[in-house]
Amino acid sequence: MTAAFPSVAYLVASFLFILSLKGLSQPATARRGNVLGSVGMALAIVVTALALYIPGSGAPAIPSPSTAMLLAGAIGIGCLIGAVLAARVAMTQMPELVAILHSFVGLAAVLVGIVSRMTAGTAAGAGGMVHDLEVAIGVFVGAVTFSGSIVAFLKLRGTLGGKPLLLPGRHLLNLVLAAASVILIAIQVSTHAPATAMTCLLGLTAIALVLGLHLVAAIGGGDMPVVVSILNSYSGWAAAAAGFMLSNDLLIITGALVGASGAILSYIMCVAMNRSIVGVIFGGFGAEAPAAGAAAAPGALGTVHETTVEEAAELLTTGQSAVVVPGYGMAVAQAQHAVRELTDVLLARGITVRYAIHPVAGRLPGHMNVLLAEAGVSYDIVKEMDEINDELPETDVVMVIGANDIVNPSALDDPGSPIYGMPILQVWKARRVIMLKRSLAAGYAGIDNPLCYRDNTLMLFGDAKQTVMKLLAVIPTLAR
Ligand code: TAP
Repeated sequence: MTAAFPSVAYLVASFLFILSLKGLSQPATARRGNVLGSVGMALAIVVTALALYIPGSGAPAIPSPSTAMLLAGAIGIGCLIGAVLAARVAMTQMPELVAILHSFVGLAAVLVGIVSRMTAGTAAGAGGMVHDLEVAIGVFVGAVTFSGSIVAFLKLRGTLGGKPLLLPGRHLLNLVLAAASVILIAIQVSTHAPATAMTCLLGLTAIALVLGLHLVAAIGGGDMPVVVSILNSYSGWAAAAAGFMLSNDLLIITGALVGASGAILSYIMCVAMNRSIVGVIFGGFGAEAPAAGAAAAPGALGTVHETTVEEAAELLTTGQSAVVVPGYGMAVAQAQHAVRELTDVLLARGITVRYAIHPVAGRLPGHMNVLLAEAGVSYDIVKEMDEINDELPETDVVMVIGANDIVNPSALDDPGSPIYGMPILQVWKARRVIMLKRSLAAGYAGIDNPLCYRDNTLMLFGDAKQTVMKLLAVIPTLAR
């Protein structure tokens, strides 16, 4: 093996990561993208470890056998924990898992930074200003990512409430913390005294931890998906900073890929939820405390029109077209296979069936696409919100399965609603809406849904899977 071997292997791994991202952008190619990313990561880990033994490859020193054992043990334990967690996690808990994994990346960047500073401080000749700046930035971004991700994890898990923590003078507090960070970075970079530099770095870490905690605590539960995506981006930049500290090109490239793709995803999600990305980054800038008593009094929104399985089956089979709108409740009920069977039955009867997917349906980006792909739904009939909204007025029946916020008309016509301005699926424009849910309970945003009271909406109460199974039992008894 020559000194050029790691560089070539890193280039291959980088290429695999880029192909992986491209694959992950479409449901049809997502599996392949996942495999390519995994192969790239395996290659990166193996080559980084082997590079330690190649003279001239840039590795600081050949590790002693005990260090090598320690490294192998840490990688082994890490792989085992990751595999067990990923295998056990329910789809609905995926955002929590992603949030906690981001916190690990942030923590790693902080630890690499502190160790890197310690090594530079004791070595003959300090690390240089550029290196010290890399360390400071890596530690700062890493610490914000670490504490912010922990708060996001606890909020998504429900351990912390979803309400934003809006402290008086919170923007001033953020400003003071940011200014103190800049001063500490400046001292850390310019001082020649290792002890002073280390004190500044530890102070910077503490301030950045408070900042991350405060920024995410100030963001409401409704914006948590965007926060997780932004933290994903931060974790990428933290990894890139660690790459600079360690002079590892692959870590720089991988970190930049994660950072940039996370930033793009955050922007797309902000547009989908009509949120200001600047507001989310700066800890709920412009957010107001939610008005008390948001829930309407019973009956204030109108009358609920309840339907039966038999009537719903009749409506579905007598129409020419049907659109299925899946939401979080379909995931909870694990109804996706039954729903796919139902659409197969309708398609076999010559009815045009499509699925309408809202960008933030469920609890994680692409949640519904993953479930539908798992159930074997053809990609051709799965449409994004923008594609299908114009077709809804021509649709005979829209069947809303366990969705709520993403079809809430308040987003369009109630300026006082917390979700006002969020683009939604305008299902009420169809001739009929059949809504499958267990009760009139609110969704994630915690607000009433006037759709349940519209004249053309029929409520079919019950667990989504049980209800679809009942529809499957009744439809074959109906004349074609
Ligand atoms: P939600 O608004 O959360 O509504 C889900 C509905 O499903 C609930 O009203 C619930 O009503 C019903 N449900 C629950 N279990 C059910 C079951 N077993 N059978 C039938 N219905 C059941 O979901 P949505 O419309 O998909 O909207 C997603 C929301 O989550 C948005 O507010 C979004 O901002 C937020 N969010 C999204 C993400 C991403 S990235 N997708 C991440 C975090 C948060 P009942 O209790 O009456 O049955």
